Amino acid sequence: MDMIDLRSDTVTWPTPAMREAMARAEVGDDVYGEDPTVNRLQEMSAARLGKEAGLFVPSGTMGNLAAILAHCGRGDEVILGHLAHTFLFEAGGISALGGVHSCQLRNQPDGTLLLEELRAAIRADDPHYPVTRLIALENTHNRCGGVALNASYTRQVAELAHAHGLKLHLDGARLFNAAAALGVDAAELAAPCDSVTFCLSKGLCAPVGSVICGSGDFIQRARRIRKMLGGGMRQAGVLAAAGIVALETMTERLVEDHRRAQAIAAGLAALPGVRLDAGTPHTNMVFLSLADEVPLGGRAFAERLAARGVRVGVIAERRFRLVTHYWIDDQAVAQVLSAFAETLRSA
Ligand code: TLP
Repeated sequence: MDMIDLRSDTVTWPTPAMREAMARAEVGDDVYGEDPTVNRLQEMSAARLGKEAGLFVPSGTMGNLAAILAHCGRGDEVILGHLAHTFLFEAGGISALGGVHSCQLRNQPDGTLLLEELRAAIRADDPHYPVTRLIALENTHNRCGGVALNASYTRQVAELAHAHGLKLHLDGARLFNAAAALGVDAAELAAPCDSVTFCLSKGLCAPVGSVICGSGDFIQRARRIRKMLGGGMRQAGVLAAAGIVALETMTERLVEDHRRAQAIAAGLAALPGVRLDAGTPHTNMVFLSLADEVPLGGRAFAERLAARGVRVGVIAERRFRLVTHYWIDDQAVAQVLSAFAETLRSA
């Protein structure tokens, strides 16, 4: 890449192997279900997560939206965290396009929702109330520092949901990062959930796309909704081909991104002027703030870093998110640390 870009793992370019697979991809009309490469990606994804079926969608946002609309009708309620990506960063699609009502519970710093608060939020059968249909979790949890939710917690939430006739959806945009951090199979984290969306175009480096996985019936409903949302993509095999390379070759290496995030955090911890969040990084995201004594605003600081070849995500006035990914190697880590040191020194 031409810059050291830590704004997100969404900035990743496809690898040479992906570009080659894209050029050679066999294609067909996927709205007719006839694209062999899309079909293969969907089957591989479902098998990888231990689900019956998969559906290729253009983005994580559409994956969560189609999944939630496949679970909930208009006026139904989904319970999710106040820091959930679906609540904060998906343009309010579930309510604007699906008429789905949301009940936000406070995310704990470890990304979880308290079981007793979940239990209390499930509505009684009363005509005054919306009908609670769904609980949605996020793993890894982006705004809670990229922290991974373990299988035992996910299982407890699923048991509670199922005991009340509800479904459990997982926004697993970075599910393979969670699996890598916990040292477990992604299928184990997905097992308790009725549906899971995971992204190919973040740490796995594919240029476009996410996959929703769940039961055959559920995926059939989600397929109709994907069409309604304009996500039926025709010869999408050229995109799915990169997704196949992503699934086959990019999940095992995510531990390297986590190790480099640790190295960045360790280096930054030694610099006066940097306040790392407690516990950061959990996976591939480092969260930090500028200390009060640094006489620069967050934007100005980020501009000076950019002038030194390093882009960071400015997520609040003096707060940053640094995300490691395939295109950040050990040399880039060293450059990031010197860019921070120089910017602080000259501030
Ligand atoms: N997250 C992006 C931004 O939108 C914040 C990022 O840079 O991290 N779920 C989670 C947990 C996500 O982090 C994201 C993207 C999505 C869903 C949406 O995926 P896309 O961008 O493919 O629609």
